[in-house]
Amino acid sequence: MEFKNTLYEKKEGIATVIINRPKALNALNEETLLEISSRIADAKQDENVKVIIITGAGDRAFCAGADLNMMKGATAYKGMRLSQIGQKVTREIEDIGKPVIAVINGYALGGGLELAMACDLRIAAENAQMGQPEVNVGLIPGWGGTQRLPRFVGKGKAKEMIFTGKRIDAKTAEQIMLVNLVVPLEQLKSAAKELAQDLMNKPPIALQLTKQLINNSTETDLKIGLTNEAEAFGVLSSTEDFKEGVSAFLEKRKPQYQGK
Ligand code: DAK
Repeated sequence: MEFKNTLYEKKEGIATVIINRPKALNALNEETLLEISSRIADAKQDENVKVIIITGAGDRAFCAGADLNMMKGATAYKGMRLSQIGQKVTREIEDIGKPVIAVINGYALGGGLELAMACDLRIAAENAQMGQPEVNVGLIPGWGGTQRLPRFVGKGKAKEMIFTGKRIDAKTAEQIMLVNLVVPLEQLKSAAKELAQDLMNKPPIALQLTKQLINNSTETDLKIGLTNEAEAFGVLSSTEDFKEGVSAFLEKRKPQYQGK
């Protein structure tokens, strides 16, 4: 595959996917979505990759949504296909089994916010603005926004954001728990690195199972969810990492987890 619209870097266990169309505020066309999908697939299979970061090139946008130039020649079939490709990528991020951090360096609008919501954690720069502006062009969010946004902020706030298409700033996004952390733009990269490094030192299987359990918690009833939790707890009790964690605690040293 030829990569024209994304950059990809793997360093010290952290894979960083950068949407690289800054002149279009990193808007997503079909090719870019397929490139992200391919980067995610690589990060999934690479045992050295422990944490994934997704961000946008430049300092104006994480991603301004679907590329509106694709509207030329739009048909019902093309619209459905575009929606399905975006939904596939967001599901791949949720299913990767490793923590994924969205580093929101500016606008996260439409499909950009939907991409960020599929990630596990979101760090935003103070200049970031988020929203689902699809209504302004006669559409609805098509990459999971009508489903994931209410799960973050509740039905009322989600309807307000999607009905009005208005943008919210980073501080408001933090208050409604849409983002985990807001930092000045110049500190964004270092804050993201610090968080990624913190996660790198955690036991990978515990993180993987936590991600799976929490993602599934909104799909299952409490009884089944608790059964799944107990089973995962049992699996973790038999890992080398659990032994290492307890030994390190008793020996008053830092644990070295192997993901075994
Ligand atoms: N797509 C393509 N180009 C975009 C873009 C986008 N979503 N957002 C920004 N750009 C481009 C602008 O056209 C402009 O390009 P040049 O004129 O310089 O060549 C450049 O990025 C800088 O943007 P602005 O000049 O507008 O910058 P401002 O600071 O004034 O405004 C903004 C920034 C983010 C507030 C504004 O650009 C904006 O409102 N952007 C659109 C946000 C949006 O509505 N996102 C998409 C939601 S709709 C389908 C195809 C597509 C879709 C559905 C179906 N089919 C194939 C059927 C689309 C669905 C959506 O996601």
